[in-house]
Amino acid sequence: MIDPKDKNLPKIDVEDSQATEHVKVSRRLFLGGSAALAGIASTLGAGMGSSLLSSSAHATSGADSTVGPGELDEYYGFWSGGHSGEVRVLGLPSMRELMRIPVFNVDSATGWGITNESKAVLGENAPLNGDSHHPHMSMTNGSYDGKYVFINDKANTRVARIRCDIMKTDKITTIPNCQAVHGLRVQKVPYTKYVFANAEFRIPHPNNGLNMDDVPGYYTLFNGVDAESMDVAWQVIVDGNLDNTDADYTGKYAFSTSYNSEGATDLAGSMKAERDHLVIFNIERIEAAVKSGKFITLPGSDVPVLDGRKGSELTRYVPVPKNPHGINTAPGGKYAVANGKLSPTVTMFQLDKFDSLFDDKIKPRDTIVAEVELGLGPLHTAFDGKGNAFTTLFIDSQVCKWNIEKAIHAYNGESVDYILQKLDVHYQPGHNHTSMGETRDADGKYLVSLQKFSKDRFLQCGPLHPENDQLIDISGEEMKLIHDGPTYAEPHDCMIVHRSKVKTRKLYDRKDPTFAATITMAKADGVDVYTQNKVIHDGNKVRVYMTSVAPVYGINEFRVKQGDEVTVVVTNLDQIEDVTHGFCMVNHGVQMEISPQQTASVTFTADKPGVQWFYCNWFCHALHMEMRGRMLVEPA
Ligand code: CUK
Ligand code: CUA
Ligand code: CA
Repeated sequence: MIDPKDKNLPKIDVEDSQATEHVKVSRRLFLGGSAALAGIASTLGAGMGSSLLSSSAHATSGADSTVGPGELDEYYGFWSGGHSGEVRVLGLPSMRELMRIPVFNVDSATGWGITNESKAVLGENAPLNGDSHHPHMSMTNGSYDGKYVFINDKANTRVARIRCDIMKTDKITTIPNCQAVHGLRVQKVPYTKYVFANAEFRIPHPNNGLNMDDVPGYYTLFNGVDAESMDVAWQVIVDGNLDNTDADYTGKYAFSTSYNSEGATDLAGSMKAERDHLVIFNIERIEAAVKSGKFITLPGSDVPVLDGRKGSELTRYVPVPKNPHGINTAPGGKYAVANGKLSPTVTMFQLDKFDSLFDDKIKPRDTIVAEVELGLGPLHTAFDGKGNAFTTLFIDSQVCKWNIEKAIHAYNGESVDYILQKLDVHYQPGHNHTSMGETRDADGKYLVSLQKFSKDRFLQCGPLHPENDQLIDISGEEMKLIHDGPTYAEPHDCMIVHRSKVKTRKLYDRKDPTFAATITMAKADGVDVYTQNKVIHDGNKVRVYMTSVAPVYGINEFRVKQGDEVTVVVTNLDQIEDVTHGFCMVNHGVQMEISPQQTASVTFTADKPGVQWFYCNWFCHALHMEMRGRMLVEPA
């Protein structure tokens, strides 16, 4: 454990002139609790101060992140947008931001959250915020298949799916009976049948306000979401809470860390136990239990709920040191690593021992082949596919490169140095990820380390700082920092996919399901959106069907009555890649994207009498400014 008197530990920077009183107070609050925690607590605070002090230039000789103008990146990176609610697509190694995919947020540029098609995905009365942490691509046989990217929403307990062919969100599922979906990973083998999603917070059941003080009776759920239908296939009740999750390379097991085995409702309480646990889920047994009807349902949903608390045949609980955070399976499929957070260690599991564990032939801790010390605040681990692991050390502000087999030898008492290198990162890393590193095809070329603080690395932009995503070349013996990339709130996680795995469309397919309902509506109105421009008056509802071909809309003006509910449907007939049009009705809070061959629609009330101009807001032509028209609103 951490010895607070260790002279090598950085000093607490109490007089940090940059820290406001509020920061100091809240930091202490965070660190408070029991005296036993003081050591960890003070080093957490100190780490932050000392990193600031020790910031220095780092040599970046050799490797290069430059991708010349007009040249394409080798990898797609999918970044979570944290509490911005979106997902971002970056190119690597340039770290250029290529695209933003709105998911759990409202996006003015594309009209996500404004158009009828996006509202159909989000649901009526959808929350307008989100907190996305873990983007992970669907897999077949343990490697990315380029089909979907799934992402959690901790803020509103949802899981979303992004279609990689158009890079748009096409399904969002709200997980019933629980609060705050955090950890999310996919089944890797034989294919992504399930998306595994951890509900983090324990709640009373039923959560109706009548049993709020029965804290021991609270529980939370591990969820299997069907990747195709996006229905929740089953839920498993667990002891403790759930943090992060991952899956193995046989398809048999998924496993989740718990930092609150104590079942506490406050910070000090959740740090009491020296060990929390990893809970292992037996997918075959879960499926069999569902099939044989051995489940209950909870009020408000008909999802099968299974009891996976201690003693269940569906789960096993392995004690691991204090408040573990990340859990990461190594590409070979042999090991998984739980990261200690409040313990300076990582715990390594040998996955082929899980069968014996479930058959009660060995004890839970017998699945552990090493528990080795790396440094302060290990949060997440990535792999190069060559037997090495890279663990972020939050408090030390470092990435630690270590060798898996050597760590096992050291754990068995041999005197070998399993730590190969520690590289300073700036500052306080959370997740990290290697190129193709969560698949069988880990290629050991790049590591991205996602820092929570950028402090002095960029020009100041007011009190709010960007995060700092650093690109590290791991192809040689030594890790080399090659790029600093500021990002907006807040990449918790990312994944790096070789570009050969992703095939995107240049134009929309006219049969795309994302706007099929709109085409059906047009047909019911007797309108062929590809050849006709038409205004349908249906009581106080007006449907305006128009085409767009740069630089004109098929309709230059239309007439409605004040108070009418107007639906504008625009179909972009342009066949030229990249010629996206927009539709914005001035002073009505309405705008949207219509990409080539796409149909999009938006509904609003024409509540203002007189001339109301609409215009195209995606630059599409030399005469883009002229692409406009009038809605003529007769006063009521
Ligand atoms: S979490 Cu944020 S640093 Cu939500 Cu995977 Cu670890
Ligand atoms: Cu069409 Cu700008
Ligand atoms: Ca704990």
